[in-house]
Amino acid sequence: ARILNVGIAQLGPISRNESRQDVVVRLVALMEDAARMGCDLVVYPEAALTAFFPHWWIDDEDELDSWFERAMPNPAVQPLFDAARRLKVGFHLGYAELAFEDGRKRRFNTAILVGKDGEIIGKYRKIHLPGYTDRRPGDPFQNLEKRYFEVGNLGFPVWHAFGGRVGMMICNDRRWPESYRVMGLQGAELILLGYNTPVHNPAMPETDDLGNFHNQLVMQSGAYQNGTWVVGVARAGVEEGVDQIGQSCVIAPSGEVVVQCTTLGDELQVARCDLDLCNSYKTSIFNFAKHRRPEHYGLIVER
Ligand code: ING
Repeated sequence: ARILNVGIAQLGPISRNESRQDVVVRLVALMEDAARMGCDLVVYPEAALTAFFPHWWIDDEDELDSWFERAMPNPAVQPLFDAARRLKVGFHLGYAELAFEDGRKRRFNTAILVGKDGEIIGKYRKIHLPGYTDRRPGDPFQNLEKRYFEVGNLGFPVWHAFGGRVGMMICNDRRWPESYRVMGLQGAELILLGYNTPVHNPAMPETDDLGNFHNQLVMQSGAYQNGTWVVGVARAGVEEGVDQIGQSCVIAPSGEVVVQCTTLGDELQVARCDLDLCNSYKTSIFNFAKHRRPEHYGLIVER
């Protein structure tokens, strides 16, 4: 058995004027609880350092950039890295990344995996960006991720970490089977993701009552079909007028939900994840080498 004690650190709303420092105090408190409960790893949500600003129209570039991190770690977030090292607890953190690459300013919706020594193991940049680029004044809130972020350019990497094969995705990525399969093909045994999912989808209001169902449907499918653990952590509750689902959860390779949050605030739950439970799925029913027929899948990668 390769047991990993994984803490899901769901966050309640972060207000527009809550400082990074104030948010980091909340994150450290959750990490200290997790350490008391013997966690090896704590998973925070997507864009966990600020309110989810893609819900708002921002036309001033300096204001937009104020929601991004120019370096990671940086002074505001350093206390979280220090706590990780002190408590010997690794973590996953989602944040808005401002980078200068290829001679230009670039913005990504990013997540990092940090080890028990407080060092960054890997980084992922969100590939499936939902929403749109132009303002929709008639909608109760916006989803301007396609405007504020570039499509991630790091692929779907899987790292050897925490005694297993660990990958990351972000929010909307979890709705796309390809995200799980690309990592499954790399032997992923634990996939970490954060999400900001409004209850109301202005484009499809008829699905509003299905938000929690669809949330777990896609993660349970991805876990089972790739013989991997999947950890999904929400930023929940009514944040600046936008009601977001909670239901953070840990899903086993069987597809079963083993742990779930039940509030819409800051909430820690802990799951004992035996990474060896992946083995039987990966060597029998989902033995890719034996059963997959990629010669018939060409359409999947055509544009
Ligand atoms: N948010 C949402 C998500 O994919 C969404 C967008 C909501 C898509 C509801 C479809 C239905 O969970 C992010 N940040 O991707």
